[in-house]
Amino acid sequence: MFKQYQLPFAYDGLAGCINEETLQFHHDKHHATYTTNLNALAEKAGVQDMDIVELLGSLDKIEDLALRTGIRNNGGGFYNHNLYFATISPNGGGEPTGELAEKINETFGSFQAFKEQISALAVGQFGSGWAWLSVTPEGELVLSASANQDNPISLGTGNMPIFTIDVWEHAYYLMYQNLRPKYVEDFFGIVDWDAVAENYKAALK
Ligand code: MN3
Repeated sequence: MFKQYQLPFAYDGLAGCINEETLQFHHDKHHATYTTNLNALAEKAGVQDMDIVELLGSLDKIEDLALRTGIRNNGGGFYNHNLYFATISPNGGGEPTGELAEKINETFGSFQAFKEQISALAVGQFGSGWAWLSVTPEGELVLSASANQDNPISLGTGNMPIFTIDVWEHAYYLMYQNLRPKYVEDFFGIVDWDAVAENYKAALK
């Protein structure tokens, strides 16, 4: 049974970037539906007890193509939103500290340069998709973008995502309409860098 991440803050807690209505639809409708669909499909495929990272990393083992596609899309939607909602907070914003900050500086030159590069990927993703900060098996940071509900795991990169920006229109349209760049800019005001730093540590193990 795959369990949807539950928000530890009120629906109006992110109002500077994600208003109450957007958050309710996004978490309680879109994310909840991906979770329900994943559980039904996983049961059918007999993979309901697998870890989601393991499952998304071995989609080619699901022989039935309709089930494989369904689990890729809904399992991605489940996993991606669990990460997204767990790395934003009413107390977010600012910049990372500690080892994550050092690694970002070493990799991209500065936090500002990192922010510009991942923002460009988020804004430039054609249609629905995601921008990612991931850790490679060698412990290096890497940026990418993906379409639909694909992610670095389901795409078989071997990298572990630690931070993501959802650029599906359902993530921002009620507040920003066509202004995706403004949403991405404001999004940095709600990022929980302590949560991202925890993901970074976990990915290095
Ligand atoms: Mn979404």
